[in-house]
Amino acid sequence: MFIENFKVESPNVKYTESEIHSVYDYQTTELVHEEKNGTFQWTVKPKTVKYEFKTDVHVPKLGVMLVGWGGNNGSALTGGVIANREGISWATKDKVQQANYFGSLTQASTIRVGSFNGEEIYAPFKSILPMVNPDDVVFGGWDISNMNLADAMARAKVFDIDLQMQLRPYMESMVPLPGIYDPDFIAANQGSRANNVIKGTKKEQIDQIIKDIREFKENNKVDRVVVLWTANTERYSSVAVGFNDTMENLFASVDRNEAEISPSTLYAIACILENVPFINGSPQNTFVPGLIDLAIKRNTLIGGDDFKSGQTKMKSVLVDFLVGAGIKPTSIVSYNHLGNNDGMNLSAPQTFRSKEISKSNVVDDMVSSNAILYEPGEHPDHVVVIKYVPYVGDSKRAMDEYTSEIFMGGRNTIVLHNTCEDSLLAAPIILDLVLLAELSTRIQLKAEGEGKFHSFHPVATILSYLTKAPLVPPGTPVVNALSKQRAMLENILRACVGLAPENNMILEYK
Ligand code: NAI
Ligand code: DG6
Repeated sequence: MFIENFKVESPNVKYTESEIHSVYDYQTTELVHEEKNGTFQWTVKPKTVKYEFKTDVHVPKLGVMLVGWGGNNGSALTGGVIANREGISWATKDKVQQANYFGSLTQASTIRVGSFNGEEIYAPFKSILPMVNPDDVVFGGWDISNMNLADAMARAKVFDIDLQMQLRPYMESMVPLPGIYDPDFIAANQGSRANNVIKGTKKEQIDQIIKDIREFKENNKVDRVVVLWTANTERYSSVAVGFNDTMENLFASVDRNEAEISPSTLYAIACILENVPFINGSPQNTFVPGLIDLAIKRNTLIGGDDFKSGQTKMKSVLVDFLVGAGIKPTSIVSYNHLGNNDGMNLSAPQTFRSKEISKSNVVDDMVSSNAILYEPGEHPDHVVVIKYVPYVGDSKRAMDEYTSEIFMGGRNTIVLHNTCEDSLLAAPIILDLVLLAELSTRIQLKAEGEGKFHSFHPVATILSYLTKAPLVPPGTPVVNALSKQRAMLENILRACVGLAPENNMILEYK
């Protein structure tokens, strides 16, 4: 059964006009070990820590500025939100299609809230805490191409033509602001797009982005802005002591106009200086150590990296299932071809390398969770191939072969073939990233013994479900398994309204 919304009634939860306050028992464990005759004796002690959460219930008018606004993802997201807001439907060869938010965790998924008369009761994910309604988001942003969003949507060839014709009047007047362009960081084949660029030194470019954010905020009368990078994948930038390892060194490098600071890092610096959350949807190392240092010192949310949309999402489910079932994946070969501008940019070795890195590390946590299957340091062969095939456009093909060792030396091979419009997978993920980033800035918490409430760590691990290579604070374990990432997010939001984590025990029926 489905219910639209709910309210929690408990001595541990207080709803006021301005906030939801909850007291929450976090049940965890403490591990101790001692050495006896050369072997370690481990003891696991259950432990309960009392937390308090405070969520500001005032939902702001949100502005979202996309870097790469005129790209396939940017135009698909903008058009998709307008279509939902305006209630647009359009004719396809199969049927009349209504606008929807399928693929968005916040807008199109549900959570279990309990059972009633023997039936499971589900409510929308977005009903746990007050969230921005995507229909109310104001979009803007930058692109190194000056094409308006209606033409960009046509160039992308993602939406059906009937839908494009209906969206055109809304999108023609949307023109991206000039972007920071550095041909050294993306493929040379992108040069012909770059007719809309910010001139000047790196410092002047940062200042221009800050000015753009302020003007966007003012002109659109939005309370909060979130910036998200959905521009071309860049190559990795060098990380070096004295260059970008600390906030001070990064600033000094900007002042010296050092060539090796990437455009994505410059946008991120501008955002952090403005206390505007910045999310990286591409795989490059935008968040060099000096930038993370800056975000921590200014307590501004950063999150990334690289949207987890299709092949990797399957991988972070399938390998979790296999390893969790005691089956040993020994070879994972992932191939994909696509023909959109992202594919063209990734056909250069340096940009491909960024993507290869982010796609390759996604099974590490699952492998290292099972030392019964894997020797220390052992890892399945994992190969990632991406080819540019213009004819297929945005319709990406992903093919995967998983070979595993099973009982008594047996072999098990699973082959997957996935065809999907790449941008229609990515657009709802972008929406979730910005909505959840905004929500998480309204949550404060404190553990028992902590004097004051504080926000989450500025490196937003709460967004991990949506990214291939979750950015985590230094020293924090990386979790890639999809079900764990979703459980973490859902359970934190449940804690904010005093609900226990979803444990699926259903003891009342046992
Ligand atoms: P796209 O190539 O269609 O769009 C990128 C846009 O960024 C272009 O319009 C380009 O002119 C602009 N751009 C490039 N450098 C810029 C800069 N420095 N400042 C401002 N604008 C700039 O690519 P698409 O398909 O929209 O993907 C965007 C990014 O998202 C890519 O990096 C891709 O790897 C990443 N991504 C996409 C996924 C998907 O499923 N579509 C999944 C995971 C990541
Ligand atoms: C080629 O792989 C294009 C990429 O931008 C992907 O579409 C994107 O990284 C999505 O990756 P995945 O592995 O989540 O499908």
